[in-house]
Amino acid sequence: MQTKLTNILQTQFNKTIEDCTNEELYTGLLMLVKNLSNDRKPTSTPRKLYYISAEFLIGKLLSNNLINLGIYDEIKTLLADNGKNLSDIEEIELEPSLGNGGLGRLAACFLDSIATLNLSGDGVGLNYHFGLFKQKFENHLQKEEKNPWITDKSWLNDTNIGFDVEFNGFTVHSKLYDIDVLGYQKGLNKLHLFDIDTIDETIVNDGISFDPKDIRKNLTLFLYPDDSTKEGQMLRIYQQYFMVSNATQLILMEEKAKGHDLHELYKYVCIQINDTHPSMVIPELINRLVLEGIDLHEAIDIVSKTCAYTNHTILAEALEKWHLEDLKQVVPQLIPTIQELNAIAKSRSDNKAVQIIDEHNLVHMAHMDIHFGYSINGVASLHTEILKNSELKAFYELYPEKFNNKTNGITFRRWLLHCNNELSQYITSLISDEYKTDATKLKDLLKFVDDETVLNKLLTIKQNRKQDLCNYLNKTMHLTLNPNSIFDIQIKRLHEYKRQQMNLLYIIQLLQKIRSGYVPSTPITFIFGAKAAPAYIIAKDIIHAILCLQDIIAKDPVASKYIQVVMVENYNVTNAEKLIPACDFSEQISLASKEASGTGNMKFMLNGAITIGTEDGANVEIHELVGDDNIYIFGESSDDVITHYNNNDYDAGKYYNNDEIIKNAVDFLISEEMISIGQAENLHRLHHELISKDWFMSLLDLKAYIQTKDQAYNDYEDRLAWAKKSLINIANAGYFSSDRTIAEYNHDIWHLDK
Ligand code: AZC
Repeated sequence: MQTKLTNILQTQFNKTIEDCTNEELYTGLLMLVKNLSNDRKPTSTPRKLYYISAEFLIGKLLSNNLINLGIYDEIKTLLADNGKNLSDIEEIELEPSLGNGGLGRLAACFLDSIATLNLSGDGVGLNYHFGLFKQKFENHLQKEEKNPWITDKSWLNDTNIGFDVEFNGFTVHSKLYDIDVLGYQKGLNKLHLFDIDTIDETIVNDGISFDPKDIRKNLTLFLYPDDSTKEGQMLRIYQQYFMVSNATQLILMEEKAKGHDLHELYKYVCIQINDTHPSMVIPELINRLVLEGIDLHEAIDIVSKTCAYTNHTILAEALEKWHLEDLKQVVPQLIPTIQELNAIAKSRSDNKAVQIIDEHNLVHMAHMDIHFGYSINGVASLHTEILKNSELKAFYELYPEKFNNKTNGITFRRWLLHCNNELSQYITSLISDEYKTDATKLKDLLKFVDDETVLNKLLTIKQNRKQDLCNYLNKTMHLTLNPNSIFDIQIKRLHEYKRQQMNLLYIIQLLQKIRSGYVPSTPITFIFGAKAAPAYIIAKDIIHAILCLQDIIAKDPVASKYIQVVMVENYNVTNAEKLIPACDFSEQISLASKEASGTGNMKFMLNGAITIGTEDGANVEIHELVGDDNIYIFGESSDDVITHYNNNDYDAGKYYNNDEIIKNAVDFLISEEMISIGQAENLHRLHHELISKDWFMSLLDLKAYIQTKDQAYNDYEDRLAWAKKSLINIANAGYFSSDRTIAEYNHDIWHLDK
């Protein structure tokens, strides 16, 4: 490798490693990785998967690619020998901001595992120039800015592939960029990102606002453009159709090139529809097969055997429904097909719950996927059960054989080998490195569950990561954290159902307790990281309240000795990689039934954090794996929560009025202290929301949450007992490898190697 790298640097810059700047070294390493990818054999299986997704939250790629090529340690040492530091060089790379949350990060983990299992499967998505916004805090408020990430030297490879995509009254010509996806030790697939040449980045004014008139200029500027306006909603339809029309044309082009008979497309191709954003692929593929001379009903049959759908949420607002009229305005060519699909669906069942076009002329995208896909899966056991038994019950009765569960997973390459190299090496020294390709081998760690040397070493490694995080936050955000405090972390999208507001109320009541004389045994640092959707007012109010509280506690001479609140700016994959290994307690406190799975919970577990959580999503499976003693579970069950919704009998006011601690904590939001540093309007709005509506029931579980957390912090004092819990979590995390998840997708849905 040394010769290869030095040759590149010599030709490019006429310099040695030692003389190169970090920028030059980054470029050199990028070129080295690209050369090595070219040498790798592309995966090839009898069938090919196309994973279509509006989001691919891939994170920085340099280290990950070095790991997957098996040259990470060698390069790191080589650089160090020449006075260079790989992590400084990593900082040059900008994180592509092509995703929002779990769904996008899952897609990225899946690409890694698909390639690693040597299965032929490409991702298809869009090349958003400014991605999701960059978050800034100003006056305790979230401000959104554009997040440019595309530079001259990047992982994007130009291709000369492009297609005409037809909208109502005009056509755009697309351009495809590819990113190589390298599997661990073997496997090479592609992430295809479509774009158009006519995008005009200069139309973006301040922040993230832009003139929405000309689709040709703005189509791929942003992921999730603000959809609180009509134009924003229409732009999403344009984006989604652009994505699926390109995907369809790419698939047909590749299939024809392979000489496959399109009548048998389903034998060679499988399309995974990641949530409903790509659902229009169904009518689009039907239309294009018809253009190829296939009869409409045969085309519908082919597509129904080719497409599979993953559901990621039961939240009504996230299950997309587009007005037929709006679809007509953007893609009139799809309307007759959608109407035909609707008629067929009606002929199969007259139950209103399963219709595609409802009485308000709304097109239910998920319904189209379920009728005209051959598989529908949820993303954790509980989630799939809820889909079958309540949310999609009518569909389950119609098509029981289509429903299946695929519990999510994470790639251990990024979420252990890379982000916690020291832990990964220590595990290797204890149980060999077999766990890197067979994650269930982590179970061998259980041998050491009473070994004090091992437990102490785990504590040391955790302490090292906490120190690393302190240094990182000091450097990047000028924050000073106490490395000897408990690190309690909640990082995820800001949403009321995830209940960051409940965590906030816990901290407030603790502050109040400290002010009346209580002294915690060990100081606690409460860390948050979350972006709120730009138009989601209450979510932004919650951020505002957290930032105000952060300030109030920092300025309190007594309380600041024991507690600190830190809200990390612009939470993303890069800082998640620093936060997760440093965590003692992982907050997974969604209202039971609402978090489909969660994947952050798995990353924390793998890095030895202990979960404080509700019986929701994959927490249920974590609980089963580690047992009652190694997780802190609280709160009402999903059945009870669903019953509250059905009976409409949850009354937040009752909890607020009947409990002093709850009342005092909630009222603190509109105390003089808060109002004097924050915005009265925002704080009052949040206060009012909590006591009058509290749709996601944060007051319901608050008392149980307080008790559970107090217990957890108490237990933390016995350091060896805590380390034992930590080890048991790591040892049982193997199940959550995305290699396992992908093997199951392949076995049950894709059958790529048959
Ligand atoms: C998320 C779910 O909220 C999360 O529970 C799950 O782990 C993840 O998908 C991956 O399956 N959903 C999203 O990020 N976004 C939407 C629109 O659901």
